[in-house]
Amino acid sequence: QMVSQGWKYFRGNFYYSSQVTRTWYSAQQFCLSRDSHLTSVTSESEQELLYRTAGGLLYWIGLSKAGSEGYWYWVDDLLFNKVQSVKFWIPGEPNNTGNNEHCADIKMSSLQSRNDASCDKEFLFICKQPYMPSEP
Ligand code: 2F8
Ligand code: CA
Repeated sequence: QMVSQGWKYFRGNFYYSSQVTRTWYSAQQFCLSRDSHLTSVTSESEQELLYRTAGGLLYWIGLSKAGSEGYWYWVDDLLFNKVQSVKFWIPGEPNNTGNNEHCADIKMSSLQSRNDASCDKEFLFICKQPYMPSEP
């Protein structure tokens, strides 16, 4: 059923790539309305799936900053591993241009694909929903 609505299955999760652009917050609201979140990216294989899906276009992911310290967190509540995540940023990112880049997108077709951008920008986006088999 999910698949017929455009969701793709990969290793325990369903992913949905939007065909319209939204701000980061509005994109997250859309994902919530579909029982999902903007996607987290916690492994190399997942990063590879997503940058291939993105195909060089800009897509919001579920990474944003919180608190006075501005630490990064995944909006689906998976643990953000700062050390493991270093290799997923574009070299030189995150650079917090204009002190106003508090959301993250996938920008490059490469393992090093991540950029921080203003949350008010309108980009395509990718939702992720964990697959939870229900009883027959
Ligand atoms: O050069 C990297 C730099 O490029 C843009 O700013 C000029 C990006 N802005 C947006 O994507 C909105 C910066 O985030 C990026 O660091
Ligand atoms: Ca940036």
